[in-house]
Amino acid sequence: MRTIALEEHFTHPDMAVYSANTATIAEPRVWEDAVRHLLDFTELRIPAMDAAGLDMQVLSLNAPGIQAEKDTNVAIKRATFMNDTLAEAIGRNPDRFSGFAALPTQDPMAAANELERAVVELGLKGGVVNAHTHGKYLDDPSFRVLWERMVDLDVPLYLHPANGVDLPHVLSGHPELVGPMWSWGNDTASHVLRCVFGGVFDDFPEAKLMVGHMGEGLPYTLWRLDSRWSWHFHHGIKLKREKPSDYIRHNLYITTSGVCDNAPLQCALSAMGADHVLFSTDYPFEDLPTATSFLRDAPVSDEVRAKIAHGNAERLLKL
Ligand code: GRE
Ligand code: ZN
Repeated sequence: MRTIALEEHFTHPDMAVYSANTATIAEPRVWEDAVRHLLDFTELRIPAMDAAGLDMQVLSLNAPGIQAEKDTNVAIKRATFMNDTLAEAIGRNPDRFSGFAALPTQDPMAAANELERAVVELGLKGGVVNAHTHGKYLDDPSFRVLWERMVDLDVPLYLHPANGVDLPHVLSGHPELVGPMWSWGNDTASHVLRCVFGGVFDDFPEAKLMVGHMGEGLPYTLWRLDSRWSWHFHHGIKLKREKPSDYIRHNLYITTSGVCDNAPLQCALSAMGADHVLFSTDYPFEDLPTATSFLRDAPVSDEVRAKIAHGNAERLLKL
């Protein structure tokens, strides 16, 4: 069974300046080992893919990526360089790698232009954004130019987690809750809901947003979102569609990255439909064979397994 994974990370020595915060999440030796795998495209990665039966990785620059750069001009130059570097790596192994473009969201028009260059000239398949950009989220009106370009190019945006702009008070004194174990998923799910209630998908009904980690909890919440939206005072917020879940089912695609557990998979399939669930591993942060055997052994029909493993990715990314 052809198997394609969509949240697969790499990095470059120039990006080390941004990773100080993320590095503190892990023990130094664990982090060093992750960086060794992130910097490599072939010696460690391809044998690991072969051993796990993974045909293709759709690569993206590791979090926090370009979003962490404070200087807009540096962000634009660096995103261009990273996308060129990624395209070269893909060009050396085009049947094993594909990629999402890093976007200099510090300047939304530059991000739209870089997405277009990366898709049209470099053959990348969409964009990746890591959480906020200095406190700005993708529902900010300034980002409509980026959504518009995505829809024109018919490519998805992968929203990957990173640390929030500040520490939510409820997490104060609990640094162990900050990071991929807990805070990142909450932050990303909230970011998706900002896009829903911020009218992004009313303005761009065909926009395609992707999140990992089995949907960052969202598939579990749909009924309650709808029920409470119909009860709440809406503070003047209006949606064109009746229910919040209409947007999540239509505009959101989720990947299995970093979650190898049948219960949330069944929930995701039931809530989102099999056309909206795609395979991922979250390399190098999760174990590749664990992820591929989870997919192979999941109690789903072979038709659904094929959609998750490759069919949905082939359709959405035109692979
Ligand atoms: C991830 O992408 O899930 C991730 C990182 C960095 C550290 C741990 C982790 O990007 O799980
Ligand atoms: Zn990841």
